[in-house]
Amino acid sequence: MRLVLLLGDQLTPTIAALRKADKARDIVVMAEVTAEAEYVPHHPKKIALILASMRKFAARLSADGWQVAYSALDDPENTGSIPGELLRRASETGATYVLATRPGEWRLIEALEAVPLDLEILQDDRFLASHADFDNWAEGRKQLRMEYFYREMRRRTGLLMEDDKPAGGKWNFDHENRKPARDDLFLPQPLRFEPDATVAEVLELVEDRFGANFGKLRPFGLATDAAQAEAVLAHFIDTALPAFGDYQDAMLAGRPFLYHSLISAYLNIGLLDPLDVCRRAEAAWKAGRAPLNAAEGFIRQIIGWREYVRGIYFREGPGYMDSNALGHDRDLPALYWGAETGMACLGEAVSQTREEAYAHHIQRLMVTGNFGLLAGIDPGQLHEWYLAVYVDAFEWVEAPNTLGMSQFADGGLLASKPYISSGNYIDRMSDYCGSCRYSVKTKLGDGACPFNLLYWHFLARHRDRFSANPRMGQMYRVWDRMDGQRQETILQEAEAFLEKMETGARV
Ligand code: FAD
Ligand code: DLZ
Ligand code: SF4
Repeated sequence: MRLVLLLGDQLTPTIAALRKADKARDIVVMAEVTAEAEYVPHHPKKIALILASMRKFAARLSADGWQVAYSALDDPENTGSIPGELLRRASETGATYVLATRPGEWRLIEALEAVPLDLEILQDDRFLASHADFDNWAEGRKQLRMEYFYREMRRRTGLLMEDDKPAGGKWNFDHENRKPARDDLFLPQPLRFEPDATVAEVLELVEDRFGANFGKLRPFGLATDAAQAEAVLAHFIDTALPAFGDYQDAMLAGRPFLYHSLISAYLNIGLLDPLDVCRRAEAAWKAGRAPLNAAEGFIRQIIGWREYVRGIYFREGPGYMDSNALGHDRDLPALYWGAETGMACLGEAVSQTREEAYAHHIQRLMVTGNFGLLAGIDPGQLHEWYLAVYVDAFEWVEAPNTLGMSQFADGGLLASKPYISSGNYIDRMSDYCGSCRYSVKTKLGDGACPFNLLYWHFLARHRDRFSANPRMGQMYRVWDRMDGQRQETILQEAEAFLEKMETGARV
């Protein structure tokens, strides 16, 4: 008899450890533990999603004839950690051998490897590219650009391919995908689920134990099993995929979901399969139910970005989480935890994060991420924030996005230039600026948009590193043409803003 470990983001019936296990003699171990619930202060919706999905998955395994040793969080015997629960089940059953699928975080991989049992860790093959595939692709390349990796994945899967050519004659239709959205009554509404008995019980538990964490637990309408996640996917393909491409980068106040799929958490915990999701989007295009720019943009996020960031995380190793190439060390300001701010864009992104444990990619990258980078916030603190507040956050996907793409903390491994912008970009892509205390058109002086000031502050303080970057030369030329007095005033005002923010005053 062996123990078969299943973690809270391994809720897939065909996961490697279950495929190798023997229903007749092995025991599946699933454990709700405080160590996983507390390593960052997760949003209560995220904890509830994981615990409820674990409980339903365990029930499904039992109904399928598996023996499941399930530890509830409030079980008095619960040792509080995954290694502890494995040891407890080993001593209860006499088993000494554990089958596991490789966890998605170095922290937990290291903890498992230290468990004094015979441990067999299998590769997690719920991805299109194995670690070896990614390393083979990366080997010998000077730069690891996602676009080239993505083309390999298109060829390998045959998605949107016509013979060996990309459908529509181009790999990427992003230049068609940068339209600002208009608010209207016909925006798709996300599919929500009324809590069933399992979810209701978990909500009580989470409220009781984690109710003080940042984030609103109720109303809770997330999918917590594969059938519900499948319904979310079908709803997205029917109602939002056709406009996904056009409005992928758009932001509207009070409209957090726009035309996004809201499936990242379900992919990440194993309720949906990435290739299947992409085939469904491809089929919608083939049936004339979605344009190519939408299907291509969506598929690229999944077989391109999602696989690529995972490759980077495992290739770079645990040291990646300490990256801080730009030497940023300012503490994360209280506004990220909901302190009042006059900046409408940040206020909106943070308040919807508190409500929904969700923000779409451009909000994460160009609002909260952009501000963090311009203001020189410690990337490690931002990393913990993103890992805590989003329902889809697991380190393998969150860390390369935060430290690499958004904060340039890895020195440019993932992004060829920092994703920075002044207020102009936010104004173009959103309707936030109209209701802001600051003025996006004002570049300095009273009421100037802080993004406008901090943008130049960032470029000036990192001149040595970036002025020779061909994609940033134009920005430095604009700065250099500015008169010295104006430059001085901008830098002083940016400093004053940062100092005020550091005192904890409302900015
Ligand atoms: P859609 O916009 O509908 O996109 C479809 C799918 O593509 C997503 O469900 C997701 O699986 C995938 N995808 C899109 N962009 C990325 C990307 N950059 N990296 C990996 N997969 C991508 N995504 C996470 O899943 N977990 C995270 O913890 C996470 N942290 C992020 C932190 C920062 C700073 C940034 C800039 C991005 C982060 N992302 C993360 C990527 C992206 O923002 C989310 O995947 C997306 O917003 C999820 O919403 P959705 O399902 O509606 O996605
Ligand atoms: C995120 C999370 C939480 C909140 N709780 C649990 C848990 O109680 N038990 C469990 O097995 N997994 C949980 N998880 C998911 C793990 O943290 C996740 O498996 C690792 O971070 C690796 O990706
Ligand atoms: Fe954000 Fe500046 Fe626009 Fe205000 S004016 S919403 S701070 S970009």
